[in-house]
Amino acid sequence: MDNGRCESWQAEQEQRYEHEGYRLPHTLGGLLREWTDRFGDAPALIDGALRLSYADMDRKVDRLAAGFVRLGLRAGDRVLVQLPNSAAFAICTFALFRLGAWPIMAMPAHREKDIAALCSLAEPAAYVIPRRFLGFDYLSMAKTIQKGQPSLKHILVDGEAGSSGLPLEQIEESPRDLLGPNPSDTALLLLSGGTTGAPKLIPRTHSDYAYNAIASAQLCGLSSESVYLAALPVGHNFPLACPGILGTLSVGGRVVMAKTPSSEESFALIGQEGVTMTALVPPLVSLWLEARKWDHSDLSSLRLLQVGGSRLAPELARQITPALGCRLQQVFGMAEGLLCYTRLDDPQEVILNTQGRPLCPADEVRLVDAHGLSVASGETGELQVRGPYTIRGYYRAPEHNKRTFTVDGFYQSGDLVRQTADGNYVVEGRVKEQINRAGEKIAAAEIERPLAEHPGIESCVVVPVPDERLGERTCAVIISRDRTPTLQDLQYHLAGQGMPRYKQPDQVLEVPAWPLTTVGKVDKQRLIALARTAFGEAA
Ligand code: J2J
Repeated sequence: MDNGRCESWQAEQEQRYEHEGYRLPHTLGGLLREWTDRFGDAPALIDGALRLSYADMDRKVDRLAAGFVRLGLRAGDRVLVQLPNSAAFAICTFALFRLGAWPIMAMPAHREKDIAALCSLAEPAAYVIPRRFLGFDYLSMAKTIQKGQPSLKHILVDGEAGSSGLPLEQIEESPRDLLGPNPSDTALLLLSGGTTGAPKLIPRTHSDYAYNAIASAQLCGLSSESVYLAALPVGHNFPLACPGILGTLSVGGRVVMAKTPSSEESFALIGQEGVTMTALVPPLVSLWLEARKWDHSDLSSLRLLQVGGSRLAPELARQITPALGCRLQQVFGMAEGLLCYTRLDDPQEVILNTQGRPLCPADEVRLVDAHGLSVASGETGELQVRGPYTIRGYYRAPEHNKRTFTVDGFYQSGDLVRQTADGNYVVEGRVKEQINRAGEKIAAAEIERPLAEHPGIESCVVVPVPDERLGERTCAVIISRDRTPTLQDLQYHLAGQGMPRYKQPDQVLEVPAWPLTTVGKVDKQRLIALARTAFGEAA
């Protein structure tokens, strides 16, 4: 076990999960074969003009898995996957599942600093990228990164690769028999938003992730008639498996890949492909609703919109059904495991005002105060969770695991949550030092450390500030040396270190000295209040 502690409760839990049917005896690669046996010629993936049936997909997955073996990849090897929403993403991921190698789900928005940190942590043998996407040259970034990463033997490119990468298509070869992984083996590594400066990877097993996707598909009422639009970046847990791509394929539905979640692209795809369901983060809901005022595309096929990742304001929630003509489902999820959903037949008030309740009857949720004691019913506390698809430790992070998991195996989410009288949960805030910017989680420490190296900065603290459009924006509060750096100075400094734009501060606030709490720590609440006053709620 990753956090180095193996207690007797664990064996008991395992038995219970096994007994109650939450330990599915499947691997994700094996499941694709089963789905192909059932749904063979039905369309599985649509990516622009490319349309692949289950049988096409299965064949391509076999051929790519064989190519990976030829390159020397083995079960347990890590492979960094940074592909945009595409058929190539799905094929590559399933080929790795089939082989038992572990995809690390990087986001297209990640830049050199993030990717290099992931490589140092996980030592991937290969890195899969598009040649270019949205104007960014991934191949030249990959080549730079490879120089500092001895583990990284192969750069595999979806598309034209030039002389320095290997095109994915070229490595496909005749299928071969593979031993393959076991259901209880790690299947993939998801990225955690994290609360420290270093990245954290979340190991999910074949069995737990299969349960996650299949049970979610059932809860959402998916069927072979379902058409899922993958609009959010597909390396994220939400569009990947909640129920997302995996859940849709598990029932014989079809997945439509959108390159971006823009209303323009998504509305067109919904009309063309008869999309029945999709998932968004709240800031995108705002953009879609805004666009809907003048864009009268045919969205009549859309039945369900899932919204999660950050707080959905009830006023926004209320506009969804009238404007888009579909039902709303709120999702409070985390890549670490626990998924809470409002149910399709919940009363409207529950759907609009709560984030639902756990997917699995064996999910154990407790809400605790600062001393770790359960709060009274109806009170707000930090959510801790243990269950059949919630991890018991991050990958290669023994020290962090000791702090993040309780001795009896509960994950301490850092979310402040309240339970309503009818058993639903409402997210009220968080204790973790993180910014939730348009659903993207950024650890404050991740920005503070490189920022403190700026020559104009004496010391700095990064805080979230409420923002109408993004949910939260990032404010760097600084004590400067002689010359106060501008926001542009700081953004330039961070971009120079390979930090993507979305992680860079949106504003900067100078203070003469740190306000302190009674125990002498920097008073972050006071800084948040100062930043709010300085910039206004929706600057
Ligand atoms: C408030 N905060 C929320 C919500 C997540 C489905 C949906 C989302 C994620 C996700 C996911 C929230 N209201 N409805 O993996 O499968 C915040 C909490 C949580 C953190 C997890 C899924 N839904 N959050 O967002 O791993 O703070 O997963 O702990 O990216 O997002 O972030 P992440």
